[in-house]
Amino acid sequence: MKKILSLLIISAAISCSKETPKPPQALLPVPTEAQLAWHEMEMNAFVHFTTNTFTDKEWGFGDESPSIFNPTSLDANQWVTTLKDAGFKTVILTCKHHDGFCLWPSKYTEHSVKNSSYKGDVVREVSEACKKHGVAFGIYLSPWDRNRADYGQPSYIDYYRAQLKELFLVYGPVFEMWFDGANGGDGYYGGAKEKRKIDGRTYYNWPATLDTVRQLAPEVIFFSDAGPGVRWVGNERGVAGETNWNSITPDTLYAGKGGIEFLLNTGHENGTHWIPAEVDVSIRPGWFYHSKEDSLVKSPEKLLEIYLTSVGRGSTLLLNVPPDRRGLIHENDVQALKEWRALLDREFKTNVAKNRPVEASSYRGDDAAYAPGNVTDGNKETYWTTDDEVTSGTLEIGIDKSQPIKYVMIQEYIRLGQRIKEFEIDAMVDGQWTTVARGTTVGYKRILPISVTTDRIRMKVVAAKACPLISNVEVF
Ligand code: FUL
Repeated sequence: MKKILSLLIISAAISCSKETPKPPQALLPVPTEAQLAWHEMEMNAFVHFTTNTFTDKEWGFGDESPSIFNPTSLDANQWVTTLKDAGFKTVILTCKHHDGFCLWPSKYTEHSVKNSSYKGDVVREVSEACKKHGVAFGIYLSPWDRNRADYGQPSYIDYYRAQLKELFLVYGPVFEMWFDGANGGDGYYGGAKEKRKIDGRTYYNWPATLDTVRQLAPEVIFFSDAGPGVRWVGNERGVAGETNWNSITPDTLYAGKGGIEFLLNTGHENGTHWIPAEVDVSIRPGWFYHSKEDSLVKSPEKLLEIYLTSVGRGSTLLLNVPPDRRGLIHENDVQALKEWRALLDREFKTNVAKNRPVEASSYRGDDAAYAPGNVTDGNKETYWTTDDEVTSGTLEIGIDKSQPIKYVMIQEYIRLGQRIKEFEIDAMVDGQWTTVARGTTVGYKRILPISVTTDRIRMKVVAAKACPLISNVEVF
């Protein structure tokens, strides 16, 4: 009896002493907290509005009289509630587009709403509507200014920075700051009406300009062709690369540099910095409202396709919805957004993998902390992972009963870096595993459209840069 007791004590001591293995080391680069928050937003809205709305142009020359800016029934609450109901988490407003007209009564120029027929302050109205409805606010301030006489000279940079400060101080907090890469060319330039070419790499002295903003808003996410917060995706069609690394080496990039679209689209597996791609695209052919495009608003089905090639490829969607001359989001756009929201809700209604048991080829230290069930527990902070030296493996999820499946959604635990390079989705069909989808990167979120009837799904990590970490798998 004594012997049995001491054996029991020894075995209890051994099992108690089995420590949970340490989490894998971060695989650099990794996102900042602000970048993680940006990933989690998934869908942000862009709002293009200026004198172009009243001249039917896409790029104002800079000689437009402020008096033509005259929205008759502007309602920023209508914009923000329409966008929020569709699922957008941020509204980024073109406070000044290339034509130089300012949507707020800037104390540094007369070319603004203060000399328009509309005497209000659009930036104030939008930023306050955002606060009221719990939507984050973002600023677009075009570096290129076709109105300013001194564009191209050092004094313009002082003006540009002063306006940035003005906007951040008066209308903050600002979640994202959007620096457009379009630069230089012809313009009004205070009456000179000529072509001006600037060196996009040196003229704006970006490091100092960013520092000006950082002093006021340390957490702000900077968008530009090359980041440093988030990068351009390389096209305006709504399509992120099927291979989409969140990392890129920014040294060789700068806003406005051409010929790098493919690199921006796919990122780089061994990039030195975490600079994920943002997918900007308009709900209409143009970025600004034109009545002739009322019948060309993207359909809910087209918007679903864009959702799948942006959010579904690990990026954030930035969808532009331009207000019309009344200062309202047009009925056709409102309708398309509503139907798209309903379609998304239908497509992703029931996650049949939720809380379902999962089996894995192996898991880290055979420890419950890293068990395969973490991918279906609905908790984004728990994940399945393997021992350090294991860079492939499978996860098998049994679903309730055989049924038609349209999507598999996978999320990597990106807090510790992006790792997966190649994967497969298999389904059990007639007692055999059949590959129904193949992919390369996963990242924050990957959605694979598939078409199969099954009661068992398997995700196979074929190759990864280091032991894979998967926080979530959903099946619809
Ligand atoms: C481009 C601009 O030239 C377009 O007018 C628009 O603002 C788009 C989002 O970025 O570079």
